Amino acid sequence: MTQIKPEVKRTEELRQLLQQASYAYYVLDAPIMEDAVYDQLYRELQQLEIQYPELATPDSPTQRVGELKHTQFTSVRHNIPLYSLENAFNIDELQAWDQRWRRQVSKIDSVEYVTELKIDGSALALTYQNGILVRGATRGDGATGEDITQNVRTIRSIPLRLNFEGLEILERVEVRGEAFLPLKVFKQINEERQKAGEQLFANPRNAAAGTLRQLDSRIVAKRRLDFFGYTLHIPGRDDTSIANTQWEALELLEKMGFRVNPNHKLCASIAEVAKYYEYWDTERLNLPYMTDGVVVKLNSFKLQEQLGFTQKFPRWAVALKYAAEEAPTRVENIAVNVGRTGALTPLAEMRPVQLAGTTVSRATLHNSDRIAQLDIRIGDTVIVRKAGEIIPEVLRVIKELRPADTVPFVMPTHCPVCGQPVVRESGEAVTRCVNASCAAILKGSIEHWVSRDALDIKGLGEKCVHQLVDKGLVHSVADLYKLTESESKLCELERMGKKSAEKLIDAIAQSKNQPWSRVLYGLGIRHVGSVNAQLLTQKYFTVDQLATAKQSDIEGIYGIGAEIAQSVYQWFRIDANQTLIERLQAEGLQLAVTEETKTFNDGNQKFAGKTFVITGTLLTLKRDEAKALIQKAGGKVTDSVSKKTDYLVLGEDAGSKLEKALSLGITQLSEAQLLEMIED
Ligand code: 1X8
Repeated sequence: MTQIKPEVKRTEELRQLLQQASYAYYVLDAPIMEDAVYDQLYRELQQLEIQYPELATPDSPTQRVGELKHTQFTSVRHNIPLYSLENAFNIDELQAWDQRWRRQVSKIDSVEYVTELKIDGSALALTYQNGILVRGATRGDGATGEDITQNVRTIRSIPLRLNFEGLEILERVEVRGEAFLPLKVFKQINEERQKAGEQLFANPRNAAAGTLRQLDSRIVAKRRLDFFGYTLHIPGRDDTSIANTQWEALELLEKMGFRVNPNHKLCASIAEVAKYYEYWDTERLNLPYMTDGVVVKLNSFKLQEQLGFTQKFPRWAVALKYAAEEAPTRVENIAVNVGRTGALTPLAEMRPVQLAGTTVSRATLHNSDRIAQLDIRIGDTVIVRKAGEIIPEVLRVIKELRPADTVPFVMPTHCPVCGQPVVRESGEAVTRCVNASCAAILKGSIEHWVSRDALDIKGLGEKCVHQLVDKGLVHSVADLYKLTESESKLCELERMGKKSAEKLIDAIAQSKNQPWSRVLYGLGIRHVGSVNAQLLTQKYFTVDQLATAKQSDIEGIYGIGAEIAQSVYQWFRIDANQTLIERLQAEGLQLAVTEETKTFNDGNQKFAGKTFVITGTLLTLKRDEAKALIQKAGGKVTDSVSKKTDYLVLGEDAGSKLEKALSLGITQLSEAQLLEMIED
């Protein structure tokens, strides 16, 4: 039997995937993957072909120059090609670009970079003759695009006549920029399409591109496209008297009447560029339009000219993109996990992929309804997403790539851990094991008890917890405190020496000093996360007060809703839970607020009922620290500005939150003012 080499198999697979994606995008107008996903697969294929040149074929998608063209519009040849940008996906790649262009020039004085946000839209080239808009064209394949002047005229932020004072000498000017759909409009359009039973746009970029190619300009006008200008060319004139730098070009565009994205910066070093990139990595999520990176350009036009272009890209610019948060991979198995609440969660075990900077091989499938809705099967190629700290999830299946003979997933009728029948209450999406002594529930509860925000017991990892339960050493979290007397038993566990056993026993003993709010959180009562645990312990200083509180009183706490109050009230009505509390009390855990925290909480609730939003970089405090201070004083901290916001705490480089706060007339505080208010 001949063995197929893995790289051969992967190259073929990538080619097939990319070809299918191209066809769906250009011919069917129904994309099957995000652009970022396509880019990532394309790069992987490109790298394989460089590494194994013998695998390159003439029909590979990497060999295609340009793109398919729509036929209904007139073709226009661009006087100066619309280049695409070379991508860098991290600071190392940015630095490599920096070193590359530096090697091309002999003498370099000081260098300035301009950083601008990369708008995820559709590039346009606008020609003005004596100040009048005469042509609007799409990028097309970079050399030839489509004349869509009628549609371009419907975009309100594109001037039909330039503000031209002092520029009369410019007979012809070409302005380039990005047409895009604001996220709000994008959502609206898709909602309307859904109602009308039409196919949804996959993302704002496709919606913008699709809209620009509408044959009926009246529809385009309704869609409310917007436009940011980012560069201009003066054909036939190579003097730079009009603008010497990219910075001046942006100023000129603004003066001419274009909307220029306000978020651009002059940077003196790559380190400064890196800081800008990192800042916008999170802040871009607050913008009303999509950005997928930062465009970095050398400011000096003279230097730009000196460097010129490669076959495909300018050498003097680079697109510093944010890591793809979505990627395709194959589901190899669907396992079922039983958590501490007894919930059965189906998990996809997948071929490992790089996602947002980490390797992902498992993703939650939530519950059986979601699996059925998305129709996820073992063997399917799926798109997985990971955003920030969130657990990776499967977004959708690429049905076109489904192998024959796959079988739909069926939720087990019995708990995979204890073998008891499972229950699914009517109206609930979750299937649960309700066996109170199920080992999976116990293991989950202990893992939660020892976790960082709860009792924070170091040295008690998942494997160790499993062994303790499986060997019958621990039947409840209270049993952990009995282990302190049985060092010899601990030493019998795998990978547990005398030293680590001693350390663990010490850590368990130390956890008795953790405050009441952490103990409450550690109990794992439904809906009681660490914030709610703090709110509850600020009112109920002892476990007895909380255990005997009326449900309506609990609900009276600012920030605690009916669902939470009911869950807490019911938890204390269960005998086994009362017994657990008594045992923990006997072991000496903190089930009451200590005097010093009590007085702090008593006297210092000046922010009660007030909602804060923090934006930008603060001078001395980290964001978490500022948040903790506000919460300690009884205030609430949320992520986005709304009518309910009382104060906006303002750091450096504040973004769109400030704009919104200004429009709503919300009081702003500097860090110093905030600290003053707290200390007052
Ligand atoms: C593409 C884009 C550029 C800019 C913003 N968004 C884009 N999509 C910019 O320069 N501000 S430049 C560019 C290109 O040159 N292909």
